[in-house]
Amino acid sequence: MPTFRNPVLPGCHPDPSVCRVGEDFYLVTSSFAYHPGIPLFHSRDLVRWTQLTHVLDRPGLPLDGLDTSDGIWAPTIRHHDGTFYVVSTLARNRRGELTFVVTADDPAGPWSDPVPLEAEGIDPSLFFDDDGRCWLTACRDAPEDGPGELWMRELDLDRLKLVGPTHVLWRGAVRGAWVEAPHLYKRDGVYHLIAAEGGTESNHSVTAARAGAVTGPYVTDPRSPLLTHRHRDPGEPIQNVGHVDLVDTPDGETWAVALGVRPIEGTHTLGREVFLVPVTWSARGPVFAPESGGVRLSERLPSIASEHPVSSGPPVTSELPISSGPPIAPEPALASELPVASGPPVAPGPPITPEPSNTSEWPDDSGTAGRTSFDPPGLEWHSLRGPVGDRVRPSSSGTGLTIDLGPEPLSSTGVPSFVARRQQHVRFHARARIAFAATHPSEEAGLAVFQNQDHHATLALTVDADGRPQVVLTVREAGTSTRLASAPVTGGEAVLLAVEADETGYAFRCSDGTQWISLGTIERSLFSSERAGGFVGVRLGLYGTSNGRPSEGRAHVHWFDYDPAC
Ligand code: 6LW
Repeated sequence: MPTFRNPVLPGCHPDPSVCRVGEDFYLVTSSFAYHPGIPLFHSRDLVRWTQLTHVLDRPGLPLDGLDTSDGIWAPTIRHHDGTFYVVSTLARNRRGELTFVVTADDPAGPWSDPVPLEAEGIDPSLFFDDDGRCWLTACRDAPEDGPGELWMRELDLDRLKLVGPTHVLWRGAVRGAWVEAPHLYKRDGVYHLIAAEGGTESNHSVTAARAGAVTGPYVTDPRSPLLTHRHRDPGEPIQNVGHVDLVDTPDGETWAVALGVRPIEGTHTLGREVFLVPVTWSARGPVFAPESGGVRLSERLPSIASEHPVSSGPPVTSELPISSGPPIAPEPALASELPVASGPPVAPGPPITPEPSNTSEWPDDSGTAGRTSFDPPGLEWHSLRGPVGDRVRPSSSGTGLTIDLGPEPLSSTGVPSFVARRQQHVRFHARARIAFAATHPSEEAGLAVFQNQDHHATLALTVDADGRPQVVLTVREAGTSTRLASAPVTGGEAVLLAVEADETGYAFRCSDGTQWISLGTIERSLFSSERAGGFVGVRLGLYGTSNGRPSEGRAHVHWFDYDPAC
């Protein structure tokens, strides 16, 4: 029997929302402080997704100064009467600041500028009733119960304005338990309000209420939670499941997209990913993952699986592995491991002597597996808090990328000269060939493993206080940067920078053509959401900074590649 593998969208793609037009499915996810915002994907089978565009493809909403996990939260996509609508919220300090709607005739764009809506809170959604009226639902704090309260107002589609009274719909199956992410569906004359509850971590769950009229009164579905993994062993591979959106296939089946995480020994680094869940309907409402029980009887709570059999569901022809791209040849193991210490801010000090690894082979520079072409930059690349503009651009030589050093370091909340893509696999190799001649120790350019402004690691080309070229490995944890190791390299030459990750850590090394040098391994959990806080997963990026000093510095990235190593 054909199967598909969950997650269907690996890496940081939280808060998925999906709609269907004919045979085409469209999905959007949160983008937080990254630009462009709100990636939009297309699929014909709900399993294989291809990114079409970004809904927020140009500057408009102010992201400058934001923590990496603030910004654009929980978009909902809907299609009605020939128009696509996306509603979402700009969040600051973990609170909704501005809810907005954007529209397009074609999901590939162009999308309109954001139109602000007078909507309090976060997680807006749209529901089109049979009479063509459009209702916006969202969540906000409840006056006495704290978080949260689901509310609704009519959206005038001609003026894109909220009109009429606010209807308070529901305060969740458990009051004060962060009811959020409401989506409304009508089935056999009944309005089903499906929400998330328990917070987006280990207590996350799907709960529901229903009503006979769109504005209520809504009554808690006593089966709540309808889907959760909070009862599962914390060692199981999929956790924190919730925040669903439902869609019907042309054949009348229902599927849900949900967010979930894949922790290892209690921490996850990839962020919240998109899982596909089969849904059936009973007289009482939706039943999630019916093959695993589908009833709320202690241990028989439904759960979702990493590998689903597909009966007559999405037309999947064969098992789809999580990884893409050809396998790459095994490489020599790293020679040394350096513990991560929290310590004083970075100061030029005596370098830790790196250990050469046991090969003198010049690393393969000719293959193309996973290699990124930067012309034009692929849709998987993004920057922080706005466009980097000309500071990071395809090189005029026609290959590679030129990075003009910016004053902002990665620890800032500005727009550093930094472009990044998601880490989508626990095990991967990423390599870049970079030429950069620093003229001052404050100038650096290289590879970054980036969780947020206070938790990241850099492997960078720079110079020491005497102007000698070197590669330096630096880790930043809880806002304190520590230089872990350095290795001298030949001046003026391109250098290979590499990071390799597995279930335990991220190992960093470099080569200037003579041999690989290991600079150290950083424990994986340092980059986890559990240690770093917030809502995002790890990015792998290329950057250049002068750390606040005026600089004409410029780095050239010949190529970058990312290969799943599973
Ligand atoms: C999202 C909300 C949430 O808007 O996290 O904890 C927010 N729950 O549903 C960001 O992903």
